[in-house]
Amino acid sequence: MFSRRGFLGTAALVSASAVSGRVQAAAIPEAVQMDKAVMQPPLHPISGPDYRPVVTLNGWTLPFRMNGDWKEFHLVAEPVVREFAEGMKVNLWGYNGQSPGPTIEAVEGDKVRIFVTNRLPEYTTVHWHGMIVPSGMDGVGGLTQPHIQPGKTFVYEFEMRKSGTFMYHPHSDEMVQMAMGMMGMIVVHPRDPNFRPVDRDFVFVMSTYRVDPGTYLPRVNEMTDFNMWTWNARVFPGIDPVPVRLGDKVRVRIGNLSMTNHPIHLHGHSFAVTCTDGGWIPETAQYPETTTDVPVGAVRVFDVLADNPGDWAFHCHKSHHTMNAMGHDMRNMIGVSRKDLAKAVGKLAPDAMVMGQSGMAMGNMEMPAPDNTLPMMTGAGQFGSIEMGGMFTVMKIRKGLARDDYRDPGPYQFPQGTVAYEVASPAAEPVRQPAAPMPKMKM
Ligand SMILES: [Cu+2]
Repeated sequence: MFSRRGFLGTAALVSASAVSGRVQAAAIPEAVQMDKAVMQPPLHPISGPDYRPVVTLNGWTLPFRMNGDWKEFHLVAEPVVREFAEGMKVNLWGYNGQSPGPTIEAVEGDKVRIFVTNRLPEYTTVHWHGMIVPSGMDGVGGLTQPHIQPGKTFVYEFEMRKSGTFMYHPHSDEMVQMAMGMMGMIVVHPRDPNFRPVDRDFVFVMSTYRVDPGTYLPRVNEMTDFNMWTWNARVFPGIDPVPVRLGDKVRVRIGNLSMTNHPIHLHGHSFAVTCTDGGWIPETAQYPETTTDVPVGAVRVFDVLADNPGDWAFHCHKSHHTMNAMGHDMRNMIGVSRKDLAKAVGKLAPDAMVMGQSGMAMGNMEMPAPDNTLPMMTGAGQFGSIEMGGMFTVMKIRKGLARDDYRDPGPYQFPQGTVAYEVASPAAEPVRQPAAPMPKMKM
């Protein structure tokens, strides 16, 4: 929910006069805040060119006001508390009450004025990743502008020259500020509403954190050994499901501001990558995929026809990225009898876990965990434990969902006779041909 009213779409404060930047910039628009980490309904345009708005997984779109022919937004960089999933809250830095920040949505050709207020304890800037802006609006602290000191507000003004999917993040003390969660997505809709329209349009950004169990702050100088693999700073089972109406054309826009690539996989369908942060891919250059790798510092957008009803896993294909806080120094004990070992270890470290002798499937086993962390593998489905974490959610394709209904439709009702099943008796030993005698060969 927005904490203030009167800010939706273009309803508020339309000034008739044409605007030259610096005068109008004196009146700073209200900074709208968000206090929830769940997907907010799409923000439909109420004037200007029509477009089908996006929804942000576990996020929201920043409302704007019109001032003359400028769209004005106000981002506030500030410390926030973000819940990764129930049972784990992390102190991050973000924008307008959440990390990542709100999605900024506009239309190709829009003139935008983005106010950035710094409420962090150190200076910051905002860089508009992938966007074609004048050099002085590019947000690289020291290079293209002075850093925005704590307590100060800067204004960025530019035209949305091309449609597509972009990102924003600081270019000031970048390692720390991005490791603390400062990022967000930008969606610029084509001016022509008939250009590659879709029925549902989802967006999220991927980031990673090292938050040791029992602690509340990411280790900002971690380079490789992360333990929280997030979509919009949420991990399974905290990531929103992706509800889709059977037959919908669906677009999913994925940004990557983490320290590694993520091969993103959707079950039950094939899709085509249609857009990157560089622009739209011509139809003649598209090809079918079921997994697309999203490189670091890049955006990949895929379009998929949701023609196969069901509950479809949607996840990063690096298997460690669908886990939550993981003890990487765990030994592989598969095939080793560990009865005596467990006793000995238990004496030394009562909370320690050793990998099971047949694997790590845990079923419904509950283990003692320190405060403020999440089990490595968790989540319950209608047939048992799902044993996932991190970058995993479910695309739920259902007949007859209402157009803007993004609520979780619950578990899929499988038609009778369509679920894999156990056979009643053990398989008989297959009948084998007796081996034929080896022919005598002359060398
Ligand atoms: Cu990954």
